[in-house]
Amino acid sequence: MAIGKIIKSLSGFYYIEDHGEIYQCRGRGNFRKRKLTPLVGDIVEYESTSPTDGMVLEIHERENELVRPPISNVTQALLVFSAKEPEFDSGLVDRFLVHIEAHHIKPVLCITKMDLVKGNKEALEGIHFFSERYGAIGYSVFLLSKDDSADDLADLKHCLENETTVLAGQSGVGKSSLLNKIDPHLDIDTAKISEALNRGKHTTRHVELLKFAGGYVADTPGFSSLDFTTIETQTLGDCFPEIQRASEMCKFRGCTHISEPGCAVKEAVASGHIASYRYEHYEQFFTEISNRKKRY
Ligand SMILES: Nc1nc2c(ncn2[C@@H]2O[C@H](COP(=O)(O)OP(=O)(O)OP(=O)(O)O)[C@@H](O)[C@H]2O)c(=O)[nH]1
Ligand SMILES: [Mg+2]
Ligand SMILES: [Zn+2]
Repeated sequence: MAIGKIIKSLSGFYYIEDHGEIYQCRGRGNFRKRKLTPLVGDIVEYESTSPTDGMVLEIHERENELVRPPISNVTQALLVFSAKEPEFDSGLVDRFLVHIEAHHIKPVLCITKMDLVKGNKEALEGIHFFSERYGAIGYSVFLLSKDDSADDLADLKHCLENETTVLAGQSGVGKSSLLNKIDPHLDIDTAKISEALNRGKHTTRHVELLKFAGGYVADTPGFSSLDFTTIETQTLGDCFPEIQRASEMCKFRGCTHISEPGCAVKEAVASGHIASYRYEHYEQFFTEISNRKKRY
């Protein structure tokens, strides 16, 4: 029996890294009955007789786990959006942020393809508006272009050092391209220009942890729909750091910031301390979660 880390999962096989070697394993037969699914990122006990024949025996307790993308034991999530192709959508940004905050994982924002809005004053101002707001909330925001130099990427690389970072975002936003740019040795497949014009093309098809700067980065397939199946209305506010901070001054404990009197969150929205678009998304997600409950 040995201990290693699952770095890739593909077609029913788990690829376990142990002291620099990779072992291809299957999951133990009783995992299904025990409703256990090994995840990329898991520390596991395994046995193997050769690099291509082995079995995962036990999964060690996880620090955290995400369903979308499926991965465990990450220290931060790099949420990747594009300024254009696909179009930037702050509603989607907030949806991803809430999803990651709910798992108590640190989110970092990245907006790619800034070169595509360079000549468009309105679009450019829009991106700057949002990146300033997210910065003010406390998130790190990186704006990236096709022609970035190594210098332009230095801060982002620094942010990835000694961490296990999962990349997440819609298909085609440039997650794999970004990883290739920060480390050309990774040499990951990315969409060809002709394919990129064809919406909904999924180039990356599996989750994989790649060694980078003393830690790992995980490339993942793109996904766009995210619902809040595991989030409750009572904890939604905690997934918006500025709402969580303001809520400490609400008159009522357990204030949901929807219609209670003496709500400090609504006051902060009225005075401009909380961006109104953020509050609107909070309200929208709140309704979505409430409606989900009614259906049960
Ligand atoms: N103009 C421009 N194009 C970019 C940039 N970054 C990526 N692209 C292009 O966007 C397309 C999609 O890039 P990918 O890296 O494959 O996107 P992905 O997020 O990995 O997509 P999936 O693997 O499907 O989830 C490719 O044609 C890239 O060349 C950028 O900064 N500017
Ligand atoms: Mg990809
Ligand atoms: Zn309130």
